[in-house]
Amino acid sequence: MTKSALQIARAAYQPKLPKALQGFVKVQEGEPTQSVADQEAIKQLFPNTYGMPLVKFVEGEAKTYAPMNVGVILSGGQAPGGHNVISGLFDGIKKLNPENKLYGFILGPGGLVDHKYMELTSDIIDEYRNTGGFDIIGSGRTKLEKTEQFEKGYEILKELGIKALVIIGGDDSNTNACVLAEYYAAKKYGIQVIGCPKTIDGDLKNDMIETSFGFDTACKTYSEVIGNIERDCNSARKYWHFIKLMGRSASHIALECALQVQPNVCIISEEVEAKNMSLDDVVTYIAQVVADRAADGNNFGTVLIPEGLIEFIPAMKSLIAELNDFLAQNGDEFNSIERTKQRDYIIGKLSPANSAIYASLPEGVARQLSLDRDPHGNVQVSLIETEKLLSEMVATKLAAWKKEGKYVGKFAAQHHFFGYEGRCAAPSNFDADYCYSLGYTASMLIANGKTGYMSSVKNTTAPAAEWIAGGVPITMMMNMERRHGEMKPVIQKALVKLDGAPFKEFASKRAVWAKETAYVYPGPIQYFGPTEVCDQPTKTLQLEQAK
Ligand code: FBP
Repeated sequence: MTKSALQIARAAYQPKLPKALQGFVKVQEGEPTQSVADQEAIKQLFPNTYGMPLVKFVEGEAKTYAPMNVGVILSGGQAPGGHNVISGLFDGIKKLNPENKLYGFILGPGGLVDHKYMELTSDIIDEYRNTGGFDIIGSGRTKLEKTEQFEKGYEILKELGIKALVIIGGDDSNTNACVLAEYYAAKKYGIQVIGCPKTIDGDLKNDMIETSFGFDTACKTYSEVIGNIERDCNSARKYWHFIKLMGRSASHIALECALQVQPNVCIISEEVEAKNMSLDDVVTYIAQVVADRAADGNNFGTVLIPEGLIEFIPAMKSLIAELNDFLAQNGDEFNSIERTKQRDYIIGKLSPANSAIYASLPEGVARQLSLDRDPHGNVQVSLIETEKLLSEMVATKLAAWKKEGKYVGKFAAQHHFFGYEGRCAAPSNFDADYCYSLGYTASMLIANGKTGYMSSVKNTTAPAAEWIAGGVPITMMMNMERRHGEMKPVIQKALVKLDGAPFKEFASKRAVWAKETAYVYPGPIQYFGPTEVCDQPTKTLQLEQAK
């Protein structure tokens, strides 16, 4: 495999570990824990893994450990640093006993069920240290939730003599890891299950888990490119750039990027929902910023839009729900209608409020809402080009204002979507160290007989040596939520808190950023050089921890 010069130099980087993990380790247990909500229901569902204590690792004495085999799975969307979680886990179990073996299940949880695996030897691990991507074993989105899957998994784990399984995933995958841990504990199969917090979306975090890995690198990668666009925009002074940013649901990525690049506009979905804003309210807000800048002679700007926006606009949510039901019942009739008449057909069938919203949507978006369904019959909102939808609607509004004499200026838009560009970037120093520490911590949780825990590394705005490694019982992060019509135990998804420090900081500055051209150009992630350039945590973490 041909490697880039950076890849070769970066392979030699030794990720930093918290001081307590650098030598021999012992475990310190805290008080029993409770779930964040619905304690009785969660306790009943997880009788074997509920109420376990928080644990922390501190320096300890030398100890010998019997040999063991460990399995690892990468689950869901890629996030920078996954390879370092695996290399930290590998180094951790080898330190416990050099005879220990690590097996990787191929292409996600499906590999466990289908018995597709490979042994991860030191030659393989060394090829992937400090690299982006999940290609060492691949990832997948198969949900581990059925008893048959758990039993199929048990067959191969038993055959390979695997004592513990590490699942690297987001909130859903870790929820499933917890269900699996409970199942194996109830069956007394002697297999531990440990989770690791992954997702660029940044929505797997709480009082115990400060951040999910990959968020740091992904946001820095997007911010670099947005900064470049801002500079281009401020050079030509003729375009408004509408930039959609990944993050299926929560707006953490958009907010972090806004804090890094100071755009003219950034929409935060959680605020739109809380203020019960309509699509027209969002459009009016953006158009007003465009008009105000035009009044100053500035016919250019940047707008950040979170990927999940549409689902947070209460009126759109209601329209989509009615469309789902309507098309599920009348799909055949709808499909038999001539394409050019389908829009009017739907307008005539929906309730008056939803019909009016549907009629106000640009043709392309209206089509997408009525056509593209996923296998469950839902609109695939992520396919909706929100950046184009908003810019088209802003253009229409500005044209109307122009006629009324309320706006004088030129409006030309460019569109971008940044998502996949950031998910496999080479991990920043933060993610390289954080991930390696999470993987190493997982090995210590296994060595100490823990199951149903998530690997945790705290105090992450301090230098890595001062980080605190430990484990959080996954049940502690759970509550009951309605999913597919049933109440299920799930890890609470962390949305942007409107009373949190990152949003408050953004809200206090956005009026100035809207009017002035206050762009910041972060430049590319630096791996070597001065610490203030290479080792900054995200603005979100710094503000949350007030540093
Ligand atoms: P995870 O929650 O699995 O980490 O994935 C996050 C994400 O990158 C979202 O930001 C995005 O909406 C989605 O995955 C895209 O999924 P896919 O990779 O299947 O296209």
